[in-house]
Amino acid sequence: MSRFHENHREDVAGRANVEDTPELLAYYDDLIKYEAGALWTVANKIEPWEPKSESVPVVWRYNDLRAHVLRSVDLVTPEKAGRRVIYLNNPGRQDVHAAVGWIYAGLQVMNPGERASAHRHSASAIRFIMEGTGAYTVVDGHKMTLGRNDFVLTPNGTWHEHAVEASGTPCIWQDGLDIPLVNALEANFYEVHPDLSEPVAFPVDDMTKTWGNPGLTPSGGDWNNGYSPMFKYEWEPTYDALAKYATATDGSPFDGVMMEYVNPTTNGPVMKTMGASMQMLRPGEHTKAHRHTGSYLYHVAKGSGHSIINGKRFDWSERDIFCVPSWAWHEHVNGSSTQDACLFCLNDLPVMRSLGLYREEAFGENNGNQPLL
Ligand code: 1HN
Repeated sequence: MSRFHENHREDVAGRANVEDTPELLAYYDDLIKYEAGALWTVANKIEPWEPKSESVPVVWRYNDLRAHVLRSVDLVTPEKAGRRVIYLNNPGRQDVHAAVGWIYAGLQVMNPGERASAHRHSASAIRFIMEGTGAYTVVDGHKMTLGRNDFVLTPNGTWHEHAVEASGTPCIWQDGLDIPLVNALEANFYEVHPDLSEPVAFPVDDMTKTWGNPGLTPSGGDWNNGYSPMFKYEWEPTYDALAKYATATDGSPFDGVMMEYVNPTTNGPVMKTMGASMQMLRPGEHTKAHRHTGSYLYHVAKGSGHSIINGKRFDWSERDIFCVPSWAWHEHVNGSSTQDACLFCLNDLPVMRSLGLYREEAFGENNGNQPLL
């Protein structure tokens, strides 16, 4: 049997449906010798009718993972491990370490007084701060203090290093990187800083203070780097903006009250390959189902509830992380009738949009909600 014979075609008009004869089988075997093959034996495999994600929906529960993340502190030093991170594995993916689609994610823990050396890479990265005090990140000489639910960028090519002040407490944050994508494109470079550290060259938190003022931009401010100069988006102003917006909109039937983190100099996504949003589900809200291309990694910033993904219910509460693979039907439910719930979402929409690959569809049956499987 040649390796091509396993891929039997669906019997569908317009697609290959060639019967195997002894002559054809011999022909396929001959082609293999020359590193070639007949397209009609693999057409449906290499070009599906619609996106078929290899990633499966998963919830990573913080209740399960937190103790194991903290255990690593006693087992390895950041120096020995390079970085003390527990990565999130999507069981559908055998090829790469990805949480969903082409997005990698992990939970990083640092103790007070610890520091990781400065480095840079072609992959872009984000952090979403989960717990602890005293953590900071330095990006190209800009030091940022990190608090709960703050969202931080380390765009591709920028020197970055992380640390926790000696006076702080153990800190845990979510890392998100486009490593699988950049590796798939075979374009990833990694470099350690020659001095292992980059001196702080600006006032602490200057980029957020300069670029993070709603409706106002620094006079004469000049920025044209392909990523947002606002390296840190703090939780309080983000939540305030959502709460305010919620009083002025009915929200989206699919997403509730949702806002995008943007590059203030373009109003576009924060980086070229990854974007992010924060959405508020109002008390009791149950959204309609839809699906779209792109990969989505949700982090429950506030509240609890569940999502129905491809007909299956996934319960979540604060600090849990869950994913929605490309083209999967999904809808969200806030489990509380008195409190709002907030979902942070990291995604690869900038890639989908800039390559003309974004597509979405509303669930047309059952009044817009999926029947549970
Ligand atoms: C990285 O640079 C960080 O800077 C975290 O904290 C996780 C995973 C793979 C490659 C680089 C960081 C990473 C990473």
